[in-house]
Amino acid sequence: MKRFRELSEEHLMFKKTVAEFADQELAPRAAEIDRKDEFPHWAVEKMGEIGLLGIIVPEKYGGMGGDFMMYALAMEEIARASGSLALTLAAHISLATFPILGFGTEAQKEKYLPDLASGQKLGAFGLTEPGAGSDAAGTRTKAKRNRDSWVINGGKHWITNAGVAGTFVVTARTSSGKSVDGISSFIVDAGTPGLKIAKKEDKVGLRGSETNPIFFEDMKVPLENILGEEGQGFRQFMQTLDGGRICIGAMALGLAQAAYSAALDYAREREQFGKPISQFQGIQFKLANMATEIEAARHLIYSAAGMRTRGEKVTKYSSMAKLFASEMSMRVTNDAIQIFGGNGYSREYPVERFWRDAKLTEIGEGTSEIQRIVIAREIIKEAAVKI
Ligand code: COS
Repeated sequence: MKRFRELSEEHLMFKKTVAEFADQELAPRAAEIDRKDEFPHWAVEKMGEIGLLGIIVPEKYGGMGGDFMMYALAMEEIARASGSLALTLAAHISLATFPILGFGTEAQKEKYLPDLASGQKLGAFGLTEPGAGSDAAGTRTKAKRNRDSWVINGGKHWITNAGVAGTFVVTARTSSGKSVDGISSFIVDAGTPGLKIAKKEDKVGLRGSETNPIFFEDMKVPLENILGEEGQGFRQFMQTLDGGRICIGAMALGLAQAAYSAALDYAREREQFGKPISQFQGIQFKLANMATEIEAARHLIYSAAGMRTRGEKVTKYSSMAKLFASEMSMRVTNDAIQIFGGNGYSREYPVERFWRDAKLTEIGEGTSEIQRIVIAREIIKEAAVKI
């Protein structure tokens, strides 16, 4: 009997294929990627070769034509090997490819999707600003319409893939004031005059993924590069994040799974007081909690990914999946270090990397606090409708 009814035979086969790829190609060099903190172009090329960069892109635009569930499964399996590559994939698919696919014109899809799907170009998403993080509506970057172009001025920070991207989706205010109706999205090509990419961040974890501030100085973007209708940018990126958050949850799940598996193996081998530490109840309780929490997160993620695949409204469930999975991942990776003892605190062993990488999942694509706000708003709205 299948344990997860949301998964078809095709999904299970796909998950296995990605798991093998991750184990063979990525896991052996994940520690090196982390240590060097250089963008692993070779690994991204390999992911492109097997179609992972275009999972959700329809075949007619050169993609794999897979569904959202396949994307979530790929995120879980890639993160199990390398959090850095999972984050690279998430920014490319959730945040750059999806908005073009979901809100672009036919001409924009034809122009941009084939290169994104093949990995010829990586995608990046420019939303967050120094003064507009959790308060995404606080966007100050401005786009002014001229006769033949939009002229964009401002800046964004914490932009994953910025230093290596060929295509950006960025948000800017097209009308003054603070209303969310004044925000629009634009597609921007790397190399556009006025687009400046600053030095990459020196991050605690997810080293090897490229995260930079970017600036726009009188950057001219063709009129036809506005994404969807003027003023729809805020709603577009909220819908984008509805999907993206599920996959950050899947990334947290993969990292937790990796830490748990390493801790289980270690506990069965490491002997103290004359027997393997897995024979001690203190360690057994930790392993039992870890396995249970991972199972719970997996259910939340597959359920939300299934809903998204079927085109159902998923706002509440994607926030729940991300919130639980990311906080679970911190508990599990923390316990894995505890089981490894002194070795867990050493960079010789992989668990400290999983722990450093997992922390970002409580912050990126909306902090845990923002997820609680979204969930609370949704459940209060639902309660009001029932009265
Ligand atoms: N799907 C579609 N529309 C949505 C939506 C969603 N998930 N969430 C909100 N909207 C719409 C609302 O319906 C509202 O539209 P109307 O004015 O027509 O009613 C509009 O967007 C404004 O929504 P809201 O009033 O909830 O906006 P707030 O400014 O209060 O912001 C939060 C809401 C805090 C939830 C939002 O700013 C947020 O998610 N912040 C975190 C941003 C983030 O995750 N950043 C990380 C980026 S990593 S790339």
